[in-house]
Parts: sequence; C-alpha cells; structure tokens
Amino acid sequence: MATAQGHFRRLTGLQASALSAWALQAKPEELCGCMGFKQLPTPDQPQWLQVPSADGGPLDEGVFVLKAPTEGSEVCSAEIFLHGGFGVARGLEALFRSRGWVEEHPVSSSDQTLLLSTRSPLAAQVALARLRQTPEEWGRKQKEKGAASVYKWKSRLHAWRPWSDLLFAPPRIVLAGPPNSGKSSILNAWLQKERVTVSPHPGTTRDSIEATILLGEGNRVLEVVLVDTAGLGESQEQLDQLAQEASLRELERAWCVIEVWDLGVERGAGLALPDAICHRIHLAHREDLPHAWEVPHEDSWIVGSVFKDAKQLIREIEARICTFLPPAFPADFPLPVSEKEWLNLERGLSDI
Ligand SMILES: Nc1nc2c(ncn2[C@@H]2O[C@H](COP(=O)(O)OP(=O)(O)OP(=O)(O)O)[C@@H](O)[C@H]2O)c(=O)[nH]1
Ligand SMILES: [Mg+2]
Repeated sequence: MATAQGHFRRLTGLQASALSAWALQAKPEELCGCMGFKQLPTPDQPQWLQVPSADGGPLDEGVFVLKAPTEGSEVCSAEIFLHGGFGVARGLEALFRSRGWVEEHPVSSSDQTLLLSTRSPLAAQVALARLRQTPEEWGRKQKEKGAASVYKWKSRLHAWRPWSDLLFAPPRIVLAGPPNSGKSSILNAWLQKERVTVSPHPGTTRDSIEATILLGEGNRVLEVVLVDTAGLGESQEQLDQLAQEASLRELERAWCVIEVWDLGVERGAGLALPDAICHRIHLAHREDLPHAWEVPHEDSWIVGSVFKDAKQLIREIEARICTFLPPAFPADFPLPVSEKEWLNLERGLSDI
C-alpha cells in the first residue's frame, strides 16, 4: 500500500460555520507544494494564504500557521484557517486527496451530536476529547509510550468505566422514606424553588417527581436526576398503595437512595429497599425538633434540617454523593461510550 503523502484533520465541526480550522502534517516540500508556497513561512507566524483547488484554480483565502519543528522529525505540522462553508471543505478535501493525503480521525456526526447534546461541563469535556482522538487512538498513544504507560492506564480504565453510564444516562438520586419526613421539602431546598407541594399532612406526594440538576465542582460537574417519591409505610387506601408501588419502582432504578427519617417522631421498622441499590445515604431530618430516637453512630448517617440550615444540609448531601463517583480521569481521555469501544480499547492495550 502506498504511504500517505500527508495527513489532514478537520478541527472544527462538520456543520457550515464562519471559519473552519484544519491540522496538516507532511514533509516540508509536500506542504509547500500543496499550499502553493515557494518556501515554508517562519514557524508560529501567521501567514496569509491562497489555497489552490485540486485543478490548480483558486479555492479560498485564509491564514496558515507553521508549528515549530519537532527535533528529529522529517514531518512538519501546520494549521490553516479558511472559510467554513461546505464548498471550501469539499474543495480542500479534494485537493488533499488528489495529492495522496489521508484524513486522520475524521470527525463523525455521532461525535458531533454527542458534543451538541451535552448538558454538563464533564460531558462537554469528554465530547471534546473524543473530537480530538478516538479511544483507540488514545490507546495507541499509550502503547507508543511503552509498557509502563500501558500498565499504569490499564488498571485505571477499569475504575473509570462506570463513568460511561453516569454521563450518558444521568444517575437517579431518589428521596425515599416514611410519609411526612420532609422529602419534598428537601427537593425544593435543593432546587431552590417550590417545585413540589409540601404540607403537614402525611401522604402529600402521590406521584414521583423528578428534576435534573448539575452536581460537583469545576469541570467535573455532571448531570443527575433528583426524584421525590410518595412516602413508604403502612398503607390503608388503594390510592396510597398505588403511590407506594410507584415509589418502589423508583427505588429499583435508583443509583443512590437518600432515606429520609423524621427525628421528631418514633422511627418505625426499616424500609424494605431493593438489594441492588448502588449507594445509600441515611438522613436524620427535622433535627430542630426534640429527638424521638438516637441517630446510629454510622458513617452513612447525615443529620440536618431544612428549617435550620437548608444550604448546609444540601452541601453535606452533595459532598457525600460525590464520594460515590468513580475516580477522576484526565481531561484528554476520550471516554468510550459503548461496550464495543471499551472492548476495542482494552484489547488494543492488552496485546503489548
Ligand atoms: N420542623 C421541621 N419541619 C420540617 C422541616 N422540613 C420540612 N418540614 C415540614 O414537615 C412537613 C412535611 O414535609 P414534606 O416535605 O411535605 O414531607 P414529605 O416527606 O414530602 O411528605 P409526604 O409527601 O407526605 O410523604 C411540612 O409541614 C414541612 O413544612 C424541618 O427541617 N423541620
Ligand atoms: Mg412529599
């Protein structure tokens, strides 16, 4: 197979836009020939450029920036910035291909869709990393760095894997507990608005109510779904039974359950929660009231009150939830989004 004369990669999106940016790599004489230069411009100094089309006519005008050469490399790297219409992109690709250049990691429309549909800083970081390189390319780079790099990352990949689920199907955090323990009040305090009806009458919430929030700090912020449920306990009426069945269905889907207990009234039997729940927080709520029971000395318990200090309570719950998140991964890691991508990445790293 003939080797490529050069490589090109589109840095900006596939859609039409004001500007398009392209990364190029080729030997100096080929870069000159392709871009129509007699000699290469000075590195790092933007140079006005008239790009020819594949048939020799003018294609577009733009800016060319040669990168500082890497020692020992025969190949030069550069970036060009042209108009962002479809015609220019097609013409440029035709020029490269006519000279035997090959496209590197073409941006796929699914990666673009991923970027455009992200709703949290962390998801945006992953989508951007995926636009720059595929998980397989990332794996190849680690391999090029040697066995030590591969071993280092292989052990971490396993720990990062749950992020795929968390980022692409936001985890559900369910407020559950006996009636009147303050579940809806906590949801409202979290959202900082009166989203759910609160009342002193047990059995106020009948349907599960959900709301999406962002949780975490800096560019580690991810999207989660908060769910308020109907109170669980002894039920006399048919309506209560249906409401409780809906709560139990929510518990089955929960990534984290916050059991909300009222410190002001005698604590009944524990809730029969499904075994499969990933994470659990016990909350002794309404601590401003005289305590009717003693809070167990266990790490899973948080004590607080929406009336006393709602912000502090929510901060504490969020901090606890963050401890359930998998370990952070580097910003340039293009997190695989499917089983197949994970397999390919792991297989690629295995045969070293
Ligand atoms: N003393 C005290 N009362 C609170 C606190 N938070 C909420 N409440 C009150 O407790 C009562 C029940 O609150 P809700 O938020 O409706 O409780 P719930 O668990 O959603 O109740 P159901 O939907 O009926 O299961 C209301 O009168 C609230 O105003 C608190 O921190 N301290
Ligand atoms: Mg309620």
